[in-house]
Amino acid sequence: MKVISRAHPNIALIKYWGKRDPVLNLPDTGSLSVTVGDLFTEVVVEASPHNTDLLLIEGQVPSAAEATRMVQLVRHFRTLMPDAPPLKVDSYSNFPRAAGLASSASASAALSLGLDKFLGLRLSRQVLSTIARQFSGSGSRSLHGGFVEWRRGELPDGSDSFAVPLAPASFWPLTTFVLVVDPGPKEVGSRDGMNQSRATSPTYPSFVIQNTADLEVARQALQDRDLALLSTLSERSCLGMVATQLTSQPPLYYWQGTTFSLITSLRRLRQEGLALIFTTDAGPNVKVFCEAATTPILRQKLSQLPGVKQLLECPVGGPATVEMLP
Ligand code: 2P0
Repeated sequence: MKVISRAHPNIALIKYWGKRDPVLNLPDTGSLSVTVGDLFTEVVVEASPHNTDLLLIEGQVPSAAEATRMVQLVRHFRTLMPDAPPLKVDSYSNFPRAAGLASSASASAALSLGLDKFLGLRLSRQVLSTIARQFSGSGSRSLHGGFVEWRRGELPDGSDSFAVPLAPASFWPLTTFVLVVDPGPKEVGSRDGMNQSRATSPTYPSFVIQNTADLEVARQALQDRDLALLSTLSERSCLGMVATQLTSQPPLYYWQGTTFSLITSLRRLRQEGLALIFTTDAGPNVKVFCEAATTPILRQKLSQLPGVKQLLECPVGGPATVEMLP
């Protein structure tokens, strides 16, 4: 028997940046994301041929650092089912690392769903989202498809900090473009970066206040399919996060010169009447969203912008899936 699960990565319009509890991975603010279709992480869970767990990434034994979250997640499921047999887990992502899309989100969601199915636990997506959250905050959002909110929650045990679907992919068929500026690895990962921002940036408290208020408005803007308002809110959330990055001590320079010039071009296109949303994450790459009618013209404009090393184009993705094979 073998279980195959798949989850998409996601991109936040209202950002998660900073934890109120680093052990349980509880955020200071809620966040809102778009699921990125076509791209996915696939996880295969089966019985281990050995008497110990065998955890692989693309068929290879990963480095200890790469395997940490996977090991912790499998260990978590063992606490739920102590007599679980030794497991073989293999994880594969179909998207380039260069895209700057965290595969940790899609991997933790797919792995949570796959382990649940293999072990026959039948946990709800809500509970699986709290589990995935503990190993990658944004992973909580990748259990669902379409447009997703990860609720901040209030409880100290984190049981109310999970993601909920706000609208399915079919509700608003946006196109996501990923503009790859620099395919290299970042100097500081998002986990360390957000901890550093929270601990040292003087603008961090105002980011939390504004982001919390903007999430309320963004939820309604989504229901209204109000792209212009969502664009304003998304820009503010992104820039609020970047402000905390730049004012951290030491500063976190995730943006590069090309990032800034691309954003200048995008703002110009927007002023010329092209309705679009842009955002960045903990890196120099730029992500852009638009409606179907705008997609052909925007694709043409984006492909002409200097400094774009690769241009990915994806639809909004569906929820994580799982199947059991005999
Ligand atoms: C987000 N990011 O909302 C934000 C914006 C990056 C920038 O969630 O420490 O891998 O495992 O909870 O989820 C990426 O960070 O961090 C992220 P941990 P995660 O998408």
